[in-house]
Amino acid sequence: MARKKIALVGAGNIGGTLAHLIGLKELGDVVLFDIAEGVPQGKGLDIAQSAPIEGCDATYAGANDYSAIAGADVVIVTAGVPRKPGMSRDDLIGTNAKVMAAVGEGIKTNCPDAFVICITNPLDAMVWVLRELSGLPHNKVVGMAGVLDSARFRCFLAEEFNVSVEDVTAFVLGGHGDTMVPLVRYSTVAGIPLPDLIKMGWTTQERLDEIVTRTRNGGAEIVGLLKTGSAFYAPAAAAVQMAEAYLKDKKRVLPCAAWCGGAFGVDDLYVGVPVVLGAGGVEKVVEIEMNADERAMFDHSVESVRGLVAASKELMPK
Ligand code: A3D
Repeated sequence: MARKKIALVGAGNIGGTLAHLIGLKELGDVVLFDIAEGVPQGKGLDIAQSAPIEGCDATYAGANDYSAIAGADVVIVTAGVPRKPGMSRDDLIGTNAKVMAAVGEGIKTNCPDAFVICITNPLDAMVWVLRELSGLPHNKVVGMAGVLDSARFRCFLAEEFNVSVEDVTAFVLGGHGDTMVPLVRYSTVAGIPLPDLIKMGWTTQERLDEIVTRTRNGGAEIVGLLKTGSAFYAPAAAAVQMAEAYLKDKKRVLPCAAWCGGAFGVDDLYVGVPVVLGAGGVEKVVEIEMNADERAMFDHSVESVRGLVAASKELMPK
């Protein structure tokens, strides 16, 4: 069986890390595409030279022309600009909406059968633009945010409880912004919900509230420390997990920015919800029950995504 082809549109910090991880996991051959001349070629060559050491068989090509992504099975999009200290994700919309329009056209022309994962911010609006311009079915285009936000929550919880990160599950839903919704009731240590762990004396409501706030600000905390860009190791790992679920038909249940199609009362937007990811792309939206407080937070988040999509529509080529 021939190797799968994975196209990375954007060969910056996340793009390079994606290429490295995809090679290490032998998920397929990699094509790095970027408008910056030499950058995708240079990163491809560098990673290719690590392959004999790691014992991984894959090819790594770099390109500045969309024809290089022809026939890709998976496309992961990070093209655009990241934020700098003091910026919100939403401040990126003016630049990144136009970039997504161009990328969408490139996908439509060259690899209309691909499974597409968008990472570019502001995420929920950019995945909407990418879907519109690529014309792909909604179930074949998703956004990566929930896996990352949930991983941040899991990381902080594992630290708090001094247990393995593997035994902490967590759910963060809604838009990928300040309004994201970490769902405490659905987050567990080995199946024990967080509210029960408070009763058991493992933590307090105050500590949990602090962790929820730190999760919501997880991206900004890293931007503040790096000063020159945003997080890239964990975002790349999160997108690779999603790509692997598709390529290996794993049917993982993961929070992704998915087309809701009426689920959760949302019919016209991409927003972070739990989904089953397998060979069919988004095979199912898992419509969990929310209590009144959770629902209010989710609805608030959905409204903020709706505003960003409206702003993106204004920026689309007419
Ligand atoms: P960076 O290292 O700047 O890489 C972006 C790359 O895109 C650069 O190499 C650019 O040359 C390239 N580029 C710009 N315009 C185009 C274009 N029209 N076509 C092709 N390539 C282009 O950024 P990064 O890799 O750190 O981040 C990429 C994006 O991911 C940013 O928008 C971030 O805000 C976003 N991001 C999202 C998350 C989520 O959880 C959703 C997390 C972290 C970063």
